[in-house]
Amino acid sequence: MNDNLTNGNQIQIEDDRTGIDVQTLKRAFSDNLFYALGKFPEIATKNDFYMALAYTVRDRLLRRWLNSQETYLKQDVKIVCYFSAEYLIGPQLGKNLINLAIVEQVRQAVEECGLNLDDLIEQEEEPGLGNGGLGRLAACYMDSMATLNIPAIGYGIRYEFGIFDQEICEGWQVEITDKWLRYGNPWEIPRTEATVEVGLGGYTESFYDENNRYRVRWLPDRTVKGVPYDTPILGYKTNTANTLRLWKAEAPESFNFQAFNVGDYYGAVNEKTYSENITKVLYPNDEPIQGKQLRLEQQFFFVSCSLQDMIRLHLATQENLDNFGELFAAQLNDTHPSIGVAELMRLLMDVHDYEWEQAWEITQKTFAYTNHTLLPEALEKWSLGLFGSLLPRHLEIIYEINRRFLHEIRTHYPNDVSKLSNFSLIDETGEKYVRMAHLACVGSHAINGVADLHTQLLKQDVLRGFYELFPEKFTNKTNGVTPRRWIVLSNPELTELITSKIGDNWITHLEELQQLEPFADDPNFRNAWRQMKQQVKTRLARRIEKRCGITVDPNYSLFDIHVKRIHEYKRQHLNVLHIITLYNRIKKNPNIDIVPRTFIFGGKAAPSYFMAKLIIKLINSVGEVVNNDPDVRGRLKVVFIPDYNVTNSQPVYPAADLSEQISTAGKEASGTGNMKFSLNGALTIGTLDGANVEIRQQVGEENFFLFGLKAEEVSQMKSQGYNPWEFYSSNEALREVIDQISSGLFSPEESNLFKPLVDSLLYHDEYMLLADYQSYIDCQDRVSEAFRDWDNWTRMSILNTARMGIFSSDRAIREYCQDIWNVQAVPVKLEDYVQAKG
Ligand code: 6GP
Repeated sequence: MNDNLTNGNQIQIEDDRTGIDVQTLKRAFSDNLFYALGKFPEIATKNDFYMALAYTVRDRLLRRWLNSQETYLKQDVKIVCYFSAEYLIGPQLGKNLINLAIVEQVRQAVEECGLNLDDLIEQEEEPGLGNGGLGRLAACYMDSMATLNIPAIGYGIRYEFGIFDQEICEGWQVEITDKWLRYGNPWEIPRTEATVEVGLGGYTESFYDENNRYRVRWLPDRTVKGVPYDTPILGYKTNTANTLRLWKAEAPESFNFQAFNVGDYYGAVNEKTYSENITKVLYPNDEPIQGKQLRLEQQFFFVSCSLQDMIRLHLATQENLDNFGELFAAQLNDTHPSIGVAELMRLLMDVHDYEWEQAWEITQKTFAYTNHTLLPEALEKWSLGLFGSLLPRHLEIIYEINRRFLHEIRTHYPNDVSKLSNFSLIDETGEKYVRMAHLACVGSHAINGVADLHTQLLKQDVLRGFYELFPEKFTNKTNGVTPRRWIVLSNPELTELITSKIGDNWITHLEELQQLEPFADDPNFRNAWRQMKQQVKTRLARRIEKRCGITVDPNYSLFDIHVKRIHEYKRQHLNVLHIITLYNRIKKNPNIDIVPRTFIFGGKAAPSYFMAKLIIKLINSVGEVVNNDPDVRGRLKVVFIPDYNVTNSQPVYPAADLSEQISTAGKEASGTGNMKFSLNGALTIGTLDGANVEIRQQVGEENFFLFGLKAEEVSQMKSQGYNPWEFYSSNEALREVIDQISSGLFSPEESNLFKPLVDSLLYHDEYMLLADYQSYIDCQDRVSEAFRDWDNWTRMSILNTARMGIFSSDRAIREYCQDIWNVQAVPVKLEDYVQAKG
């Protein structure tokens, strides 16, 4: 039934064009196949069908989107502008069906056309416009903002090639270009009319204007056009559809006619290629930064486009920019967009005639900064030479910000010159650099970390000086994830089971999962829960069989899952040490009574990160031996799922019995995978790191497997001179494992293969695997014991889900709205668009 019938004697656009009953959907689907794709069913490919369905769904989004944009424009509302170099939004079709609440109608409509909805959903190629946690968080936040009716624009980059596709060849990662736009992207709409220009390079000159005011102008030596591509982001069962606006770089002229006229055809086209390079490819490095000029160009490009876009929007209804910070809240997703601080200053002063003081007030009011990492090597800095040659005017502005800031520091700490160099926006300890985190801190009115422990460590360590100086700017905003994608879409079985007991209000009020708690003591419910788990494990087992050719047992084997980017601090190799330890126990006593386990890994390594790639090879090599050893009798299986991305992760979280969150304490800012697992009823084995600390508080110590050094013990041990060799020589089981790796047991064709990994553990062990080894093994033994008691395990699993409600991204977004952005919800009425215009 149509829930939006309009007044009987007017044209019922909702019925004819965007109705959601089965007949209308079917008609729209075949119309799109015919008129948008130029195909009829007999010659249509699967992709044609997918596209036709996507267009059908998009039409229904667009109505809500137009209503939302019109509402925002008419009401002078405050808009959140999320500035992020990465968005990992994942496939859109399934999510949009859920948010529109039309899954069942569409399923029936396509079935009546002889097609299967799940097949069509699987056909979608996801936009891999991010690396990992930070980009996925941005996507969850876009979903929550729309669901909570918060006016928002997500600004970012439309990379032509997103994160590479990963293949595994002979155990090694191989990177394949991600041509995600190859078959077209039905979700985006180019808005060429909102194109802006961005300058790069050149020089500045000063002059006196007609009022005899000292002014500066920037004369760039190149300009690039930014063309926005918009993707509507619809909230769950609401009419709010916000905009994800991603910028594509284009040359100002397709041809440089001067070059063309002198016969230099290649030269003429070359300029186009050069400009368009800016948005060609995502840098595939997760946390360590890469100080490449093109990367700085990308950052400046999207930030300048976005700020110009905001100014244009603002001036469409306001006389001047005085109240810019009252109508926009710009959130810097890490330091990648922090050049925005200098760019907004430049736009206000050089283009819109503001004086420094007022421009600075507006800038600070507008921006807020989220830090996402404690790793020192991930703190962005740009060499002065590079920075000055690309952004000469911005460097001048940064010098002036710094001059004024250091003046304050001098007054604040009159007798301490060391403070000056510690606080300076310019690192002068060796080669000179601009410190982007310092720029973000001084240019923002709020600074936050992404989990309690992370924010504490920021205050104590990485940003300590800034905290002492402006404690009022600092807040914590623990991350969250959207239950729409991470439960409803990924785990329909669990969704149904929960809803059968407590209704479906939890989907937007996740704290209501608490109502499940009493059912943990209900044997029938525990049975149903166990069956549900079995079902989703079977689903994953089938995929593994198909994808990796490995048979795993969903019925008796504990699914022990470790999926995330591959990084030494995340310690996938500590997990491997445990696998080998179990293998050795079996080898010594083939009849040992052992809890069967399936170890499942997934994740990409940065292509230039040698050690991470070697860890992938190690996992696969150990798998090769363990999976094929007859003594093991299938009790241990090791699987590496290739090409871990949003699509491939969705069937993984629901199927986990055990979630591996084993980073060295003090290194993982928050984690969000940890939340997805526990929400889906996995138990966690983890260190006291990132959001694990809060997860454990919520689910209860007795429902969480804790091991390892605490953050302060890690730094203490480091400062006292940590010696991994002592752990190696005093622990027999550990020594055996390490010796096996280095002797080539897992790499018979090349016994030295893993030497770099072993050497790094024995002589350096930056991430303290050897120090945590025994504690990890003991904890894993407790896990196995606990798993033998299925009934109690199920109880713990239910309690995990029931107590994880606060990790919804809705909760996180509410906190940002209240404490940082000062924005209100703006409900959108669904009006018939034609009538509204008339
Ligand atoms: C990640 C953090 O490593 C992860 O712990 C956190 O959950 C996530 O951000 C979202 O806050 N950081 C990055 O991906 C990154 O690139 C610069 O940080």
